[in-house]
Amino acid sequence: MQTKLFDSNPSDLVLNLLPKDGCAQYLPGLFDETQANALFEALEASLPWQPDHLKMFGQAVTTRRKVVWVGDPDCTYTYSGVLRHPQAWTPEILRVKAKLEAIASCQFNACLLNFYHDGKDGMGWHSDDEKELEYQSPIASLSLGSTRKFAFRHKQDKTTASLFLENGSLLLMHPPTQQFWHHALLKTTTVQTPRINLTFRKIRDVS
Ligand SMILES: O=C(O)CCC(=O)C(=O)O
Ligand SMILES: [Mn+2]
Repeated sequence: MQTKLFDSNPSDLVLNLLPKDGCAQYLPGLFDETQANALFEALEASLPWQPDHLKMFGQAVTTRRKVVWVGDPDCTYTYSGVLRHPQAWTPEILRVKAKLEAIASCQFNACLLNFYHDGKDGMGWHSDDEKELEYQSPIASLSLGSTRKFAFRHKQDKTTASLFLENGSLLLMHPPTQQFWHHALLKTTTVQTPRINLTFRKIRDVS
């Protein structure tokens, strides 16, 4: 599948990275190096980063990786068995949100930010398919800082696909990707510098 992201620039054709059952598109250089580094520094300094608390195999686990959940006031979200209440949007994150909404042609109301100190921090296999999430909406993932390997694995036949997410790049995961594929941010011993990832999501209106 080939999709055009922008009307203005013919070089912005991006391919689907997945062979079937979904669509993931990678757009490197959405922010140039200077912009991406400035955004990284602003987010690192201004947000109330906290370790994440997960339930794995019935056990409470505290991660080394740090997170912030940001969103509209009513956007509570449960994942890994833990209920999160959103922090208020900041001007920087709202600017990013507007840019990604224009590209993805949809509206987001929440964003999970992850801070990975180095390659020892990662995120295990999962899909972003919690019941609160709007199934029809894509997930837009912006990467800042160190380049890291991101992998997909098909839930049934275990086919894999992977790519390197670079500073300032965007990964769009369209429906029904979350239904058929797990994804992971792989740990590595070769990365010593930090990375911030923002995944913009749409929480369903349950009112
Ligand atoms: O850090 C990444 O690139 C992926 C993060 C992720 O999968 C998530 O926040 O659900
Ligand atoms: Mn995810």
